[in-house]
Amino acid sequence: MSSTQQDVVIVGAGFSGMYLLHRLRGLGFSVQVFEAGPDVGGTWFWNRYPGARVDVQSITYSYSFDDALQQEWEWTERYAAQPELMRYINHVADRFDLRRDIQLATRVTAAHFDEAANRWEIETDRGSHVSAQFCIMATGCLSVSRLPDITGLESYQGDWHHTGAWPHDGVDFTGKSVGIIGTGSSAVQTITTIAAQVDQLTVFQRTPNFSVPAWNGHADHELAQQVKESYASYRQRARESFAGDIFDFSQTPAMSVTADEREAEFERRWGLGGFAFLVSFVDLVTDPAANAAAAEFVHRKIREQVQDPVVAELLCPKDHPFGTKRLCVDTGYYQVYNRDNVTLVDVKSDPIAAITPTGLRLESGTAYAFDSLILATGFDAMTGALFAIDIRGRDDASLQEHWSAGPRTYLGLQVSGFPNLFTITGPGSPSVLSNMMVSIEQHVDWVTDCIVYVRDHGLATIEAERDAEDRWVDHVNEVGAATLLPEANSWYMGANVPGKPRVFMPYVGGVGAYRIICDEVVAKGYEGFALKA
Ligand code: FAD
Ligand code: N01
Repeated sequence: MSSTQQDVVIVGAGFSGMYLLHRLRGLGFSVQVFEAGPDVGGTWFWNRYPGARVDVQSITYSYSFDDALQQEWEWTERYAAQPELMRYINHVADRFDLRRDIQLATRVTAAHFDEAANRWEIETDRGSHVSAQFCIMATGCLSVSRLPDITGLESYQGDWHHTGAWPHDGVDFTGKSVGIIGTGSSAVQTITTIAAQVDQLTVFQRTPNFSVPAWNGHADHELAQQVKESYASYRQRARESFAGDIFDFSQTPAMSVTADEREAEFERRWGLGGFAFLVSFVDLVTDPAANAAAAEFVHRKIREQVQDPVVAELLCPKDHPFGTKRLCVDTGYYQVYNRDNVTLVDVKSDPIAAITPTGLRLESGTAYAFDSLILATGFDAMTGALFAIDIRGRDDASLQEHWSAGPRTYLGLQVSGFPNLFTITGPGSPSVLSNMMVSIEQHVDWVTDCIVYVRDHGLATIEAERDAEDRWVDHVNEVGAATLLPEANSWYMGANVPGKPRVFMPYVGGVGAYRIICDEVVAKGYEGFALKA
């Protein structure tokens, strides 16, 4: 067992862990990063399924911390696909010489706070032990894949893959019959991409999701050049915005305009592509009438695109308000169902009873056979990766116990009873409701500035105070409850994992407003945090 001392241990080498390493090392700290995967990249390393790409335009979904990097890098598509994202990630890792402090293929299994020494004792599955003053969980919100709770997977004799742990050499589906379970963002991208390649594709849908067109295409180099000329102010606008992206966020209530005006605006936004549609009006996720108008517009779009009216109806989401689950952003998804080789099966009315050696069987007894099975069944989001580590703070109390009724944080950055431990884009921060690059950079900058403050003031620990945490949790709940978001059985609510507490986990107060709160806390001498020498 190797044993070392570091200033900081970072768990995870996705976008968060990589930027943390770069910043902390530049500030003179000794840093050790552990990454469970055999390479850097996080989400984009693991999610190599066909069609995986971003739903936020790449000129925005990219690092802003280094001007030369953002000036020199050229994106080839509006929405970069996974291989291009991995080229970018590898370029960043090499450009900033990150790899020398990242131990790959090493999973952190435990992090215990030693109260006598004020240090975190970290252990890995490779037998290493590190003692560090600070421990930062950059473990990702969507990094723990979930297999469906369906019996019989082990009996299946074809090949099966989860989208979140896709084989690195790819999978050739040419001429094969394929079944896919799930119709979330991962499934939407996979289905659209493989439909033309496979012999037969059967989609098992339990709940349809709202999807808007991306209108992806080659990058507009003229636009990219314009953005680069004013990248600093462009990035600043994203940081100050609601969702970390450059949209024209309407301030108009949907019902304050005529039906024709509303229709025209929806149509215009639909034409812009992506999340611009979600902010067509200021109140789409707060006013039920506004929400119903948006849902009705999307339903109509689905019916226009899908020839079979029965299939079209099945694809229209009706069990949750529009925008209360992560919107899917697609490139020709609905038209796929006009293909003769694609079949949609409703497994809400007739649930999957079991996976069988040749395919699967529904409760009615109807059986389906296929050569390959794709599980696009999502993630144990936001808390899954943290709970996979035995994290213990003061009095040997575990994070699992502290969060048994749902995650509790102060600002999504720290947890009371866990000094010098930080979470990047943790529950209680805007995180998954935003362009995550903006949220990641904001958290990394805040945390690293905080660690510098602790060092420069000769302090031993910084720790969220219990009452500050309580107040923040109340605020997160209050802001969430003012929207329609908690009405959906979404992974934001923990609803996709049986037994997980139903709590709206991210903070929906907006990226810009949240940043101001975080900065004010610092300006007031880390208000709500206990600083100890
Ligand atoms: P991750 O990229 O998840 O990295 C965390 C890393 O920590 C992983 O590599 C994991 O292996 C490692 N790790 C976890 N636990 C341990 C442990 N115990 N020990 C060691 N290592 C560990 N967001 C957007 O804003 N826009 C998008 O378009 C977008 N598209 C997405 C598409 C997909 C398919 C998915 C799944 C997510 C998408 N996201 C998107 C969210 C995405 O997760 C973030 O944008 C971002 O990549 C997260 O970076 P991260 O470094 O915080 O976490
Ligand atoms: O996962 P999901 P995902 N029987 O949880 C179904 C990001 N992302 O990987 O809704 C039948 O959304 C489940 O059905 P239901 C993005 O933030 C972004 O697709 O529970 N079905 C659902 O349809 C996204 O939100 C992109 O009824 C079962 C699906 O599996 C997040 O990652 C691309 C089932 C899971 O959908 C997660 O997306 C990809 C069962 N037993 C991901 N169990 C971009 O476009 C589960 N399902 C950028």
